[in-house]
Amino acid sequence: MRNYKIPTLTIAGSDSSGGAGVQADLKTFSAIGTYGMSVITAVTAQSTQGVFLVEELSEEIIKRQIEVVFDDIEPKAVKIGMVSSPEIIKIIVDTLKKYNPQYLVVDPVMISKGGYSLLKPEAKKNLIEYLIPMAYVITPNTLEAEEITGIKINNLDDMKEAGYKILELGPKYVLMKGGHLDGDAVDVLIGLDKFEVYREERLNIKNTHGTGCTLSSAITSYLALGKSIDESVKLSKEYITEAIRNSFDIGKGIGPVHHFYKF
Ligand code: PXL
Repeated sequence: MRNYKIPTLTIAGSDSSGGAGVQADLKTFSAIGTYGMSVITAVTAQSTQGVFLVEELSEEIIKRQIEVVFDDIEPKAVKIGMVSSPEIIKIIVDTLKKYNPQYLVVDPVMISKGGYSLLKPEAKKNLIEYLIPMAYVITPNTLEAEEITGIKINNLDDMKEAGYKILELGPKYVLMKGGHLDGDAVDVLIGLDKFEVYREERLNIKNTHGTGCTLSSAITSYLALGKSIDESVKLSKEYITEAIRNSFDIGKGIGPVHHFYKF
């Protein structure tokens, strides 16, 4: 099912340690089998031990990266990760509107595993008002969904309630990720005409750096390859579960998932 002539694009931040952000996205695109491109929004000085410094790129360079890529190699599907500031969100939304990508996967990145804020508090408004409504699918974890909706999430019922509230903001689908709750790793896909529950065993594994980035990039790849939303989520959930199962110790902190476990 791989097709390296199918272009996919990530608009996200760089992780110098290679496990999350743009680096995870490009590895995932490659592993699933699409041609990966990247628009960088910010650079993080990061290792497996945490995020140490962040520098945002200018609105001008972000806009130009998007324009020149779309004008030359139009991606079949686009993923958005770390977007950092209200201005960055606005320029991305305004620039993408010209191209109107069919599949826009929004991973509402807010805080790193170590607790470093990757989205300024004042950017939340633009995320909700401009970016989420454009999404084909948005993939919040429970902490992000709580931030977006104000609903405290402790169980599957809370996930459903918050998921439907996010759906009202305008995306076509919401994938609520339950990985931060106890028990099996349960995700819920919600749409106007859709309600699916995906359950995988919980793996008690330390090395989970890049999990969210990897899942949303896998969904982006499968959509680009022509899979339905249900199939894309199902295959991506299987992929991330195996990538976590095969994750490894590299560095002194939280190691990365294994993007290339199949090879
Ligand atoms: O996992 C969220 C994330 C996204 N993007 C970048 C990151 C991280 C987590 O650390 O560094 C650039």
